[in-house]
Parts: sequence; structure tokens; C-alpha cells
Amino acid sequence: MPDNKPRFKTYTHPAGGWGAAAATAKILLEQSVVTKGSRALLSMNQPGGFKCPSCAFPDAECKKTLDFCENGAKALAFEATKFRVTREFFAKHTVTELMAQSDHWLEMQGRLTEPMRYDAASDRYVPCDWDSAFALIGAHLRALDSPHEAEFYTSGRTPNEAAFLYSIFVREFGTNNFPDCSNMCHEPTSRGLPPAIGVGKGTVVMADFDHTEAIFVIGQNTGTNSPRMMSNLVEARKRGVPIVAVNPMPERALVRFADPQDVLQMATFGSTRIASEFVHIRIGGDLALLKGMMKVIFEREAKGETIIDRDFIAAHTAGLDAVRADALAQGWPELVEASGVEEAQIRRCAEIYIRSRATMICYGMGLTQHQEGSRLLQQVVNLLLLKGNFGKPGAGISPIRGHSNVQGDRTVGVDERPPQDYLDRVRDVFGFEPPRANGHHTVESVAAMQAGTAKVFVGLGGNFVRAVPDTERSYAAMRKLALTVAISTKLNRGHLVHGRDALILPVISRSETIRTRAGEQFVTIEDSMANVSASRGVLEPASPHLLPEVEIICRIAQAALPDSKVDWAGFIDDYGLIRDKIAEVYPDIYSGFSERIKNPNGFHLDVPPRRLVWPTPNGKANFLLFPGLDANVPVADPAMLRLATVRSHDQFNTTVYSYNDRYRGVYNDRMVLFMNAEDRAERGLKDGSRIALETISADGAQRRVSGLTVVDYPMPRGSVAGYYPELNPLLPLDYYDRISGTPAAKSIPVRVVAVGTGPML
Ligand SMILES: Nc1nc2c(c(=O)[nH]1)N[C@H]1C(S)=C(S)[C@@H](COP(=O)(O)OP(=O)(O)OC[C@H]3O[C@@H](n4cnc5c(=O)[nH]c(N)nc54)[C@H](O)[C@@H]3O)O[C@H]1N2
Ligand SMILES: Nc1nc2c(c(=O)[nH]1)N[C@H]1C(S)=C(S)[C@@H](COP(=O)(O)OP(=O)(O)OC[C@H]3O[C@@H](n4cnc5c(=O)[nH]c(N)nc54)[C@H](O)[C@@H]3O)O[C@H]1N2
Ligand SMILES: [Mo]
Repeated sequence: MPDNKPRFKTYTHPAGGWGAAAATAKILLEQSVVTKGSRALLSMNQPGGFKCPSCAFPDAECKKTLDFCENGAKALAFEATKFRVTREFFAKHTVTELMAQSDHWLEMQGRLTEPMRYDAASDRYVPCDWDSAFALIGAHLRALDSPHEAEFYTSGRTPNEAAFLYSIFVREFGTNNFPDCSNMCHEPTSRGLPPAIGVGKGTVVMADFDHTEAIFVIGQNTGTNSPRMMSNLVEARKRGVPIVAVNPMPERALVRFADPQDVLQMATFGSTRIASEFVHIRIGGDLALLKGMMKVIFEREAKGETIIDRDFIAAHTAGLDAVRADALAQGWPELVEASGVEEAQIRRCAEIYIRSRATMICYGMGLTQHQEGSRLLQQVVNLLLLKGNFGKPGAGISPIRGHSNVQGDRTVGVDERPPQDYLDRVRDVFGFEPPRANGHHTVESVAAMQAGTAKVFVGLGGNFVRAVPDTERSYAAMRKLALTVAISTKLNRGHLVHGRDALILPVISRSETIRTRAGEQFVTIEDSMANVSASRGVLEPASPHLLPEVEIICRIAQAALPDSKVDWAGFIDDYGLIRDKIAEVYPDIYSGFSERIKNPNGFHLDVPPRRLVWPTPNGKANFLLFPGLDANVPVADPAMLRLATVRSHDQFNTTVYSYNDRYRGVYNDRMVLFMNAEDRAERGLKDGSRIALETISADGAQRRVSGLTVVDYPMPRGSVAGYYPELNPLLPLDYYDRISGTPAAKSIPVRVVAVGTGPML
């Protein structure tokens, strides 16, 4: 790039290919980790190596010599970076000064190297030895009037062993306050699917890609956020499997992709057309699309065709009649209006579904982050049930999870609404009575901070303040706390928006070796398709003063619970003991954990619907009714636009790797608003106009982000998109799915309120 001026240029190449290969090389170079990084890449996702710290997509089943993608390489390079944040760094900068820096700048400073404590007198972080850090946490926690005054956050990079111990410690401490990143992510999967199929997980495994006859990818930017899945899509396309991509943004990789791991394609500059049908859905319009497809099926059934799987429905399901009546009652004009998709295309999608004997539906944040995200997913299940798309090869529902172990953390107990039978087992195995009442999810934990009832926040990974809605108010809430603890690998905004006391506790990362008195330890991870496998880091820790997450949790527990019934000291050294306890608490899925994990490829956790067993109250798979066509509360304001906050190609959640978004043709700028040219012209704006956006809400609060540049982009009318986390100030805390607690970050009602001057291009 010759200069740093914002530049917008349509990307005309296939996604992936040499662009991705070049980007990988450039990143390793920039982080000065070419040799170290390349060596580590050889171990990534290989037996005996470590799991990619980026997304949760499973490893390839037939082992390739290399199993990583451009964005996995980025995640690794930024983790293995040679740059360091030292005590000298903190001595040089006050927290107020650091606060003025961008998220990108903070990330670029490198790895944290030793525990630090906030010193109010100098407004700086100062070194603090580990013992004092744990003593401070213990003192704060023991001083609380009630254990419910503490909030224990988890981000999904935390491995099973650490997450399990955390869930035991927090429960022994006395609360179920477990806000976690899943609460902002796939929680509609965890809460919406159980009433329908009995589990809050996907039912597809990698082998299903070889047998499927149709794939729907709804609301998921595969080429950027789970690029390894592109290989599966490419393979499926080569077999002639139709792929339907449903997205308000014509994401480049879903249109055309060259697999960087395919030697022939790379050599010939070849590429594969991915989507056989691209559905340019209006934001929140998926409900109407799903109902439209069901309407087609039921209408044709009514005319005498046999489409639905009657035997499956009779043997395994309940509730079809109400869902049928609801779908048939929808009118085409309303379906077309709500989805933004023509009737003919909805019919074509239905036809693809009808012809396929095994369909899988994959989805991401484009479906979950709506006010009715959970019920929206239940309609996905309805559609799948109609043709018995469970319990057979090539079929099922496939949430594409985010963080590499977000599903695993939930499986081993990070859950603010834990099932009672799990609590009974915790009591029996550990000998204390765990709290029974539900705790706080993410939104409720921020509300508790605002109300002043929360006093202590512990963040096991992540960047809570930057990830949650309502930035300004959430910052203020966080600053009211007595203590904030950040267990982190790298510097982030969460360290700068802190309580009166604050600690930064630096940890050994996924790619680094964990050594304890008992020798080298490994951890385990559960991917998005319920495979559990071992992860062993291969690099030296970034600093000799780092501790593994497991040890940090054990020592916090020892400090907070002097009379604990749990042998924390034993767990610090031997992670096998932790796995034995996991097996005791979860005998159904984890029995024999320590033996089974010896398989170099790991093992699959049982997902009963794959066996046509439905752990629902009635023992059936349930068609669930969701009347109407709105996945979000309608807003009457004619100036309203629906805003989706999305990820660029060069970020990992709140971590901003660069200001470019190659596939969307944006360079050197993240303060952009992707808008349909007609919506733009209607508002008297030009391509490149500077604007401010304001949230339309009824709570009287003003939420505004200015300094945005309008970019003409093929968005459906009325739908706009921009980047997370920059646009989080527009997302009201109270704007979330009531079933799951997930903020509706894909459908914020906004309007353009101010137009700046000055040319941008
Ligand atoms: N490189 C990289 N990998 C990542 C991450 C990352 O930040 N960077 N994050 C990880 C995490 S935690 C997660 S959860 C996943 C996120 O992965 P994704 O689910 O792909 O996340 P998003 O980028 O938020 O956007 C999802 C897509 O939804 C579309 N969309 C928006 N609104 C709608 C709608 O109403 N309907 C439909 N059908 N589509 C809509 C957007 O255009 C976008 O293509 O990725 C994980 N992997
Ligand atoms: N508006 C809007 N908001 C959103 C979303 C959206 O699409 N739109 N997406 C939501 C989603 S899906 C998610 S998952 C959340 C993400 O929320 P979080 O998971 O809280 O955020 P991350 O940016 O992934 O966290 C990055 C930090 O994690 C720390 N870290 C990295 N690796 C490790 C490790 O191995 N161990 C430990 N202990 N720490 C580590 C580093 O210090 C790094 O700075 O954001 C949510 N917020
Ligand atoms: Mo996520």
C-alpha cells in the first residue's frame, strides 16, 4: 500500500488463492516470526501439536500436511509475535494516555510479560508479584457481602481444563454469575435448540460434507471467519452439490474461491464457483425466507405431491400441524417484502431443498444476533425436520461456532443457568452444595455493574468492555467496580477501562508449552462439531513470568476459599486429574476421558439427535411455532435503516490486525458504512460522504457514532453494515434476544443524523 489514505476498490478476484498465501507470508514477516511462526504452523491442527487459536471449525479428517488458513496463521502470528509489553512500557505510558490509542495500536504492542497492578496515584500499571496478585483477589472476594456481587466472565479460547475448574471454583464460591462470550454469540443455539431437538449443539460432523446433497450457508462469512470450511465447500461443489448462500452482503468467498491448500488450483490460478444460489436477504429477513420455503413445500403437499418424510415425522416429531398452518397462512407479498427476496428465488431454494435427500444448514451470527435469534433457529429446525434431515449421513444443523473452545467451555460448566442434575453431580463429586439459582449472563452482568450491585469482575480471557453493547455506558459501569481482573495474553481496552483496583494477569498461550512440576501438560478443546482433542503448545512461553490459566484459577480459588473442599494444589500440576474429575461430573459423555484422549485424533462427544434420540421433555423432536415474519421488533420510522455490525477480514473479534478488508475492497479505514446506492441517494448523500449514525430507541438515551464514510455497496434496500467493535456504542444494552440474552448486533435500528463535509476519496 503506497500510503495510508482510505481506499475503496471492488475486489474482483476469487477469495483465497494467492491473495491469501501472500497475506499469510506478509503477516509472519510483520510480526517478525517467520521461522518461529512457520515452524509452529507445521504443528497447528496436527496430532501431537496444538489447536488453532482462531475459529472452532474442526480439523480436516483426512490429515493434510498443512491444516491452517490465512486467518489462522494471522491469529498465530499475532500470538507468537516478537513484540513485548514490559514493565518499562507501562512505566512510560499512563493509562489515560493508553486510552487515547486505537485498538490496533494496543494489539500491536505485543505479548504481556508479567503481572501488573493499577496504581491510582501515578495512573499507571506497576509490577506486582503473583502472590500479591492472588492475595489481592482473595481479599476482595472474601470482603463481598454476597458471592453474587462478583461476575466471572469467560472467553472461548480457554481450554476445557481451565474452564471446568473455573466453573467449580465459582460455584464453590457461591454464585452462577457466568457471563461469557457465548452469551453474545451462539447462545441462541444453546438455548433455542434444546426445546426443539434436545441439545444446544450442532448435529453435523465433518464426514457429513461427503454425503450431503445440499448445503445452506446462512448469515456466515465463511471465507473470513472459518476459512478452513471453504475446503469442504469447494469439495462439495466439485461433487455438484448445490450451495445456497443467504446473506445481505455478497461475501466474496461465498461467490468464488481458490483453495490455497489446493496445489493444482493455485498453480493454474483456478477457482471454484461456490454459491449456486446467492440469496440477497434483507437484514432479519431469514424468517420470511424459511417460512416461504416451508409454504412451498406444504402447498405442493396439499396438491398431492409427497415431499415431507411422513415416517420420520410420525415416529420422531410433534407439533407439525401448527407450523404447517402458520406457513400456509403467510401471503407471498408479505414474504417477499420481509425477506427482500423474489418469490421465484424462494421457490428455487425450496426446490433445492426438496430435491436433496440429505441437507445441512450451516449458520453464523447473521442468524443468531437478532432479537428473536433463538426462535429463528427453531424455524431452521422446522425446515430440516420436514424431510427428516437428522440422524442420517450428510444432513443436520450446523452452527459454525466462533472461538476455538467456546462450545467446550459451555459443555464443562461455564453456564449461568446450569441444569439441576449437573449441580447434583458437582455436589456429589466435590462435596459442597453449589448455588441453585440462575446467575447473570453478559447483559445482566453489565446491568448489575450499572446498578452498582456488582463489585468484582474477573475476565478469563477476552476483552469484555469492548465486546459488550452500549460502549459508553458499559465503560462507565466497569469503572464503578472495586476490582477488575484480566487474565490475558495481550494488551486490550479491557485493561484500560478498569475498577478502582485492577490486575493484568498474563498467561501462556495456546501455541506455547505448559510445564509443571509433574512435567509437560496438554489441554483439550471441543470444536464446533463436538470433537474433543488434545492441544500441546510447541513454542517457548513469551516470558518466563507467565502462568498457565489452570494455575491462575487454582490459585485464585485457594486465595478466595481458604476452607475449600477441592484439592486445587493437585490440579495445578497434573491436568490428568482434572480430566478425571470432568469424567466423573459428565459420565454420559466424558467417561474414560483420560484413555480416550490418547487417540491422536481425539474423540466425538455423543450428540443424541444423531442417533434419533431427542432429550426433550416429550422425547420427540418438536416443530415450534413462531408466528409472524419479524425476527426483530418493527420500527415505524421511515428513515430507519437496519444495521448489521460485522467482522472485517483483518480482525479477530475486538483484535484489529489491520485497517483493510480485502474481500470487501476496503483499505486503510474501518469507520465505514456499507449502504445501498439508492438508500444513499435518497438521503442526499454521495458515495464517500461523511455521516453520523444514531440509534432509534425508546429509552431516551442518545447513541451516536460520527465520522463514518458511506461506501456504495450491494446491500439490500434498508440494510446497512459496518464494523464491530467500532459501532458497539450504537447497540443498546437492552436490545437482545430474551430467550438467550444475546444482543441483537445484526439488526440495530439506526438513522443517518448528520452529514459532514469534505471529500473523502
Ligand atoms: N478471522 C476471524 N475468524 C473468526 C472471528 C474473527 O473475528 N476473525 N470471530 C470468531 C467468532 S467469535 C465468531 S462468533 C465467528 C463469527 O463468524 P460470522 O458468523 O461469519 O460473523 P460476522 O462477521 O459477524 O457476520 C456474519 C455474516 O452475517 C451476515 N448477516 C448480517 N445480518 C444478516 C441477516 O440478517 N441475515 C443473514 N442471513 N445474514 C446476515 C453478514 O453479512 C456476515 O456475512 O467467527 C469466528 N472466527
Ligand atoms: N456489535 C457486536 N458485538 C459483538 C459481536 C458482533 O458481531 N457485533 N460479536 C460477539 C461475539 S460472537 C463474541 S464471541 C464476542 C467476543 O468477545 P471476547 O471473546 O471477549 O473478545 P476477543 O476479542 O476474542 O478477546 C481478545 C482478547 O483475549 C485475550 N486472549 C487471547 N488469547 C487468549 C488465551 O489463550 N487465554 C487468555 N486468557 N486470553 C487470551 C487477549 O488478551 C485478547 O486481547 O464479541 C461479541 N460482540
Ligand atoms: Mo463469537
